[in-house]
Amino acid sequence: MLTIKTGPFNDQKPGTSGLRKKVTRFQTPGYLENFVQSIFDVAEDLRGGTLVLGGDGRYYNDVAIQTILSIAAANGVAKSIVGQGGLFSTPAISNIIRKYKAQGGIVLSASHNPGGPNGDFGIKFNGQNGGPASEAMTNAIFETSKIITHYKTLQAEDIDLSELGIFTLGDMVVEIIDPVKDYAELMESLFDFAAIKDWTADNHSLCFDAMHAITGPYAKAILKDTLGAPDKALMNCTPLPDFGGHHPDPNPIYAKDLFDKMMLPDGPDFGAASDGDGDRNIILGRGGFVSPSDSVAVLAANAHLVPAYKAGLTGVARSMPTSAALDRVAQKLGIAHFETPTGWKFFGNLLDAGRISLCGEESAGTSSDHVREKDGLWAVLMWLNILAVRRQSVKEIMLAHWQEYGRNFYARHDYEAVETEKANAVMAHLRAQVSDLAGKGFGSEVVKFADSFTYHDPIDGSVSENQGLRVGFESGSRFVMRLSGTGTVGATLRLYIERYVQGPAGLEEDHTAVLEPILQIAKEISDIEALTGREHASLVT
Ligand code: VG1
Ligand code: CO
Repeated sequence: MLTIKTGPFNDQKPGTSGLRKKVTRFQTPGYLENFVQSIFDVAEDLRGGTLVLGGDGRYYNDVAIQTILSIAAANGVAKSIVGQGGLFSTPAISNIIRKYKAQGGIVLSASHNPGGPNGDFGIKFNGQNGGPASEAMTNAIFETSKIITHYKTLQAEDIDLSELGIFTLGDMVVEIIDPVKDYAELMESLFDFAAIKDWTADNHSLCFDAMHAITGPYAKAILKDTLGAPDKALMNCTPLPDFGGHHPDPNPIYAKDLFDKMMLPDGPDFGAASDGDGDRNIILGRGGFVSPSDSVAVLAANAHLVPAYKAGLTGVARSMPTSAALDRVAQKLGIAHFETPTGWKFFGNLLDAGRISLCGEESAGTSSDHVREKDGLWAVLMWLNILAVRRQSVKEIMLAHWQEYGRNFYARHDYEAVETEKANAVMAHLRAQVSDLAGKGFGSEVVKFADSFTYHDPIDGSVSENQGLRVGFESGSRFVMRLSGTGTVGATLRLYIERYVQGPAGLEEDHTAVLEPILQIAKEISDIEALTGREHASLVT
């Protein structure tokens, strides 16, 4: 065992979903090592315990795994479970941690961020419940990374990650397992695969785009080999270290081929795509996509049609910027609903305590109590199971949903790679106003409340402040603004716009026009255009 000196790295504050930086930053000698040693210093249960390790296959995944295994062995980890080829999707890691009662897991991914030598890399620690480390633990790892002066490592040959089996590294056992098998079994235990097979056999077509990222092998095993979807139903299902040069982000820009295919009059009945690490999903029907905020609401309203949830949901939760469509379903079902800050880590306590059984985010992350991460393919299978039972098209299901609950029109406007000072200035300008906006009128809208969102965790009592600025109107419309915690270039401002409409007007096709008045009010109050020098968002989803 070697103990190697390393300096502190003060910029390592992890964001919404772990530490995410340029690959070149991670390649700086000592950078990754410093952070990984900090994990082992804080997560003391790992000494003598089991660690699960894998990533989305992006560039540097293989190198980082060898580094982490050596540090794990030197820190007294008894066993590491690694996905073959160093691969695991984020939800699959969550499942493996829980199923094999490991003390934690390390996920290597920068999710939807681009990969390759000039792209991004990321690392995230998940605890023994299978979910992202709490804010307290994340802060402790960060604080440790600032003060440690050494990391421990073992000098040894690289482990061959391509072979299944049991190996040793110093005193640590390394078990290389099939990254798909346990996850596929879990999915089979939740859904009515026979019904989905019947639906597919009954002249219905589906299309899944893995975006050259981690869900490829999972989709092949489940959608094709088990559920009988034909080859042509699978797009980009071979994982590539640079995702074919694209962003593995399932939106109309980066998943354009899929979106185009679904717009064809004779396109598939159902389409979906997942992101880099397989935790997010976008759902499409012929002729249009389902807003992620609506998708989680539809899943909640129809969950009783799926075997795993037939007894009903205990409660639901959504992140604060996600539309209130889910709340309306919860009210009708008479179950609790919670509003948490952005990021999956805040759902963990509610899921562990059995207070909720389904949750989601506007950014196309949806999941249930079957794991402690968002789960892209799970959402796809939920939709397929519901389609198989209801025998209606995606569009028919959406129209019926809006007729019953009213519709929360929704859009997110991202201002990406803004200079940090300018983005901070927009937030400061809006923050300075929120305390006296209530009662003020803007066109036909009157402000009902405005604040900086603080979350009080109902389970452990922890308080998370500054989770986004929100302005709500008497009409039920609102906008939210917050700074992204996952970007690696400058700052990204996210502006979320929501407008609630009841009755036939809720079936309006052009959601951009419906949202325009609230967008204009948000721009006026925040002064985002003058303060950033941008005329409009760089990405609207
Ligand atoms: C974004 C999304 C958030 C999501 C996070 C991680 O965070 O808004 O909802 O949980 O990405 O998703 P931010 O701070 O950039 O807004 V993933 O799929 O990148 O692990
Ligand atoms: Co992701």
